[in-house]
Amino acid sequence: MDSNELMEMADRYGAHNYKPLPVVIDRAEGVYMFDCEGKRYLDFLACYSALNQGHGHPRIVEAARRQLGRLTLTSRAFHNAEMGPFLKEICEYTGAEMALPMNTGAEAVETVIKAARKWAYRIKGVPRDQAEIVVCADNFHGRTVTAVSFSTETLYREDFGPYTPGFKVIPFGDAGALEDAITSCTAAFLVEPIQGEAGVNIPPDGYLAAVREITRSHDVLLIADEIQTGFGRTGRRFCCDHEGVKPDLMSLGKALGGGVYPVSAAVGRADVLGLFRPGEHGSTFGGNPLACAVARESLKVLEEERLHERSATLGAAFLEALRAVPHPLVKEVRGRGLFIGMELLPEAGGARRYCEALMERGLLCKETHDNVIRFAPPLIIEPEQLDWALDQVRDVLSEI
Ligand code: PXG
Repeated sequence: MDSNELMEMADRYGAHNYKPLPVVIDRAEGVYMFDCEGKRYLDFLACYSALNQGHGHPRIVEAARRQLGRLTLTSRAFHNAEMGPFLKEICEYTGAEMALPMNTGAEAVETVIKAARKWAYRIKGVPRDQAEIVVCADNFHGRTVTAVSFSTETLYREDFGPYTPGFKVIPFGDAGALEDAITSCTAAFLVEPIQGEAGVNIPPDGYLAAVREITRSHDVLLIADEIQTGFGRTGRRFCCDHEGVKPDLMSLGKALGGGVYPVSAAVGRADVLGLFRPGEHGSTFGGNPLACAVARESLKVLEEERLHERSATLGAAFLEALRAVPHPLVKEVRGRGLFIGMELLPEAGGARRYCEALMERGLLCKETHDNVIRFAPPLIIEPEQLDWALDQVRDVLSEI
């Protein structure tokens, strides 16, 4: 079947909860993807950072293959031989004391929310069902009813109420607003260190350190959602590392699965995650041996290939080069590491048509909201490939 037939089939039988670019990917390797007609594209999205190690990384695929032939699933009713080493290694990589394995990012977020509420009742002494979690405007923490309950984006929440109570929204990047929002019932502050979905929004310098200080002084947990910003994307292992900040809990996902398999986790303080008792939380697939084997190799690849360092160096150069592209319709280019957003002025007529023009030229990016083009290639990308991408961006900006 050709690409058109396949798109028609997806359109006919699939719910329309996405609006993909009109390209059907059939195979991929490294930083390149190929459509059904064999056309090659440079992947400049990396599955929203789930492909930091690139497509089909030979070591990660080999680890999966080895595990496929050995043991894939046991349930948590029994131990499996991969889970202990995975938990140890994710704790070592993140500097956390304890980890709780799940599958998707949304589940990792649910896990940190449940952990924070439990800690508030059991340790902090917040009255039953009164716990509050402070979150930021324009957040993105997934699509569960609870996560959309505290979304400020109409599209994500309208029609999906009634909503989960217990969340208070403050502006992103405003440490003073956090201080004002905290009450004796505040369990946690949940924040993305850089807001990805909202358009690569970078908070002012010192923000993360300031919210660390405020949460510490008020006995409130700091929870960083590093699902998209973690694992080298912003030029450090975790985005909080830029300000030497250690959150009490982190939600992790995406690149933990090396682009091969969904793996997520909540990690952090043992006096918080250690409060869960058997039966209070879990998942059929969380911590399964295939997931653990894939995640272990994914972490090794990140570390041994120094992907966070590549991201820092290549990202800084690419950001500078992008900023030097003259264009009257570009409002701002911002980023950290290989996590970059180019915001167009409203007069540009939306980022989508730029993404479509880039696609025609073999560069696959995706707009976020109306006016931001996100550039986030696999971290294994080579400088020459970035140069080529820059040429395409420059040409498209000058043509449209
Ligand atoms: N937190 C953050 C910061 C995220 O970026 C999630 C949580 C949820 O992860 P899962 O694995 O449940 O999707 C994300 C996800 C999409 C989409 O296609 C998702 C994300 C970014 C862009 C698109 O739904 N981020």
